Amino acid sequence: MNTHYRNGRRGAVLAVVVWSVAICAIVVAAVQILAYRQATLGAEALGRVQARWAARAGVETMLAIMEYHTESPEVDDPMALARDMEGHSSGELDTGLFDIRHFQDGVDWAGPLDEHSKLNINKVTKAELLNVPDMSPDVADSLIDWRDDNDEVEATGAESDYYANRGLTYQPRNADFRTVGEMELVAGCWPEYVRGEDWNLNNRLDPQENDGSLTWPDDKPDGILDPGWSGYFTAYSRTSALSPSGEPRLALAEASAEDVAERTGLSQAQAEQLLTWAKSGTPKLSQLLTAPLETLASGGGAAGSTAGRTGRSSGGRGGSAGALPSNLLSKIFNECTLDDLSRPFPGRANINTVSAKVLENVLDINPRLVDTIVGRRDARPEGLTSVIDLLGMEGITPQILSSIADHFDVVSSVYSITSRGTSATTGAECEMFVVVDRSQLPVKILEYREQ
Ligand SMILES: [Ca+2]
Ligand SMILES: [Ca+2]
Ligand SMILES: [Ca+2]
Ligand SMILES: [Ca+2]
Repeated sequence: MNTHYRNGRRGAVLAVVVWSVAICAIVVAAVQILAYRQATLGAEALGRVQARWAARAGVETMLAIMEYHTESPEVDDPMALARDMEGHSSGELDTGLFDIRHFQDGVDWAGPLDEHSKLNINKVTKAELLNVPDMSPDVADSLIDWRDDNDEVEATGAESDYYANRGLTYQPRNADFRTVGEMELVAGCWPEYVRGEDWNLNNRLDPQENDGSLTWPDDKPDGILDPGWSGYFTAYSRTSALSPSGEPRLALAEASAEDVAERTGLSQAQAEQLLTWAKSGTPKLSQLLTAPLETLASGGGAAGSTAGRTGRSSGGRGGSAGALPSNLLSKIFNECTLDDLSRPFPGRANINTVSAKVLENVLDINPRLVDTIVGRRDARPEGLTSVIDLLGMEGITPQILSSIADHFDVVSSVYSITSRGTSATTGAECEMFVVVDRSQLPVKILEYREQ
């Protein structure tokens, strides 16, 4: 009995040991699975953080370059900033890499997008809007109504009644557009027109924007980003209070003749004539291209040259008899302003970066002339140092330049940085879209998105 009992007891101990081992094995396995899962989750989280900081490193690099060039502008090389940013548009860190690119005129460029390569939607005229593909007169009128400060409906436009009658809960801003996306609130501005293929408005060709109808949007999968109206217009560009030389621009509405003479090289008498003209009526600098100063100062030479706009049928030379020589015009265009720069003012396009499509499809410039402008500026890596430099180009008469000159400058204040960061360990990605105004220091972030 005792033996039997002893044997039975031994068997029970054995069974308990075996069960304990089995349970331990299960527990260990479970702990291992849990630890593995947590490690994987940890690696994924770490990868996301790495990607985010890599993207941020790209943005910070661009900000530093912009600040440097605002502090120390290169008057004879207005494109130095763009070249510097392009040269540092990708980089590798210990934990990831960043890459900054944008699409324009069918080309995938390195570096941030110059918002001054487009026209400011707050400055374009109705006639210019009507040149734009897919634009109809009622939509052009509605865009004007949205930004003008009154409630009077343009011919076929839309003011607050139109929106109220359609049960919409918003009204026209009756002030400047703040983003290009805001255009989609305007009657008839369908997102398909505004965004084209760039559905996420990041200036980059994303996979879903290049796979046809497989995913939204229904794009043309040709490896080229068609940005729709967002490729023509910006709401971000701002006129800098600083001239290309880095000095505060001289406001002709309040400047003294002595200051003007000193900054521009005009004689005292010419400076006085310039100021007499600048302080009367609604002057535009472009008038200086086609009329003598004394005529303008005595109230003649009215803005008339707009009649000869475009150069679609390239006009002949001449007509500038008595106008100032180009070296003085360059100084006036670069150093002086007729704009009120005491508040953010819609920016001009930069002749050194302006999209060929903008010249052709919005300003209605003869395609041959567009080729000349783009070809000649691209042959000069430092860029044009004044809008007046265009006068030396074949086919560009003072009349033609006068019709477009008020749209242009040779420097840019606002850039859009689309920085994509990639984690070195997991390949996770993070994209930052940052719009920056570098016309003052420290630079100002106008918009920030992350995805
Ligand atoms: Ca209005
Ligand atoms: Ca895109
Ligand atoms: Ca698609
Ligand atoms: Ca395409």
